[in-house]
Amino acid sequence: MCRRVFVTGATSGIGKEIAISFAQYGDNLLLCARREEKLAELKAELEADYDVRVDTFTLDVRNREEVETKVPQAIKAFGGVDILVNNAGLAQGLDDFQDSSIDDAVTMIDTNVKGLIYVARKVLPFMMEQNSGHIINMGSTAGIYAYAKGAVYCATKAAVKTLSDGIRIDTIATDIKVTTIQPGIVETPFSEVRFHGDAQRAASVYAGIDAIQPEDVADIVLYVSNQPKRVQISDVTIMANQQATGFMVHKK
Ligand code: NDP
Ligand code: 8X3
Repeated sequence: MCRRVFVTGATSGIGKEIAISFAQYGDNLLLCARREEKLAELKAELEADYDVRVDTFTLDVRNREEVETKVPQAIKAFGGVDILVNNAGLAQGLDDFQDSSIDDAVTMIDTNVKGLIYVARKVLPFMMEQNSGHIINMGSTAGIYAYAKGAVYCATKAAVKTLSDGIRIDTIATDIKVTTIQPGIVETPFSEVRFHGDAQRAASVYAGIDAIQPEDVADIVLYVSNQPKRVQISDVTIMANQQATGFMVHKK
């Protein structure tokens, strides 16, 4: 059966591969992010390759008013929602906490925590109304294991895990499922964003590691979404084979 899947942060990396995986599976997609031209490119690519409907809209998840206006409008125009993948997120900076930028901290908290809450809060009424749905939140191994110079990013991802658990508790009387996906090191533009565009420093993060690829995470998200009604996968943690904990990697 064709599902209605809403993915935030679909213009790059993991979110983009998740959109492609669901399209390959035959699901209709509602996609958002800030970059309009990237959304348009992805929509054209998916509609050319697969027989699915793809709706897109620009959204900055940090902007509460924008989320509260645009998300319900987009869902209504799309015809409802069965699955929300709350993927939009980022890291900014890699510095000892005492030297770290407060602006970077605010951006991470506004995006990864407040943005996720704004979106989930606007999607849930549709799921409550139909007594079904699946919220898949993108956490991280960073939310389980704090690592040096990443205190705020790690804290935001710990918050994602806690929010998922709390939403699962509060919606227990419904058939809604909630899952946290916790990937380790995935090779995407994530590090380039973290280092404010320093591509060389970003490449060094993945040097000597056979990092997880975004399509590996997308496969797992699809698997999680394809369980029978009675099965709810609460959490999935995915490490690179050369990774032991959050940032504890063995480089070759
Ligand atoms: P990318 O930088 O490749 O993708 C991030 C996506 O989030 C982009 O589509 C970006 O779109 C979107 N985004 C960022 N800020 C906003 C915003 N304010 N409003 C709306 N969309 C936004 O990184 P990844 O694919 O790696 O990251 C995706 C998620 O996975 C994040 O939550 C990240 O924390 C998490 N993660 C990443 C890991 C990794 O190692 N790469 C591991 C574990 C988790 P646009 O710029 O167009 O708005
Ligand atoms: C992103 C993975 O290890 O760079 O969440 O923090 S890591």
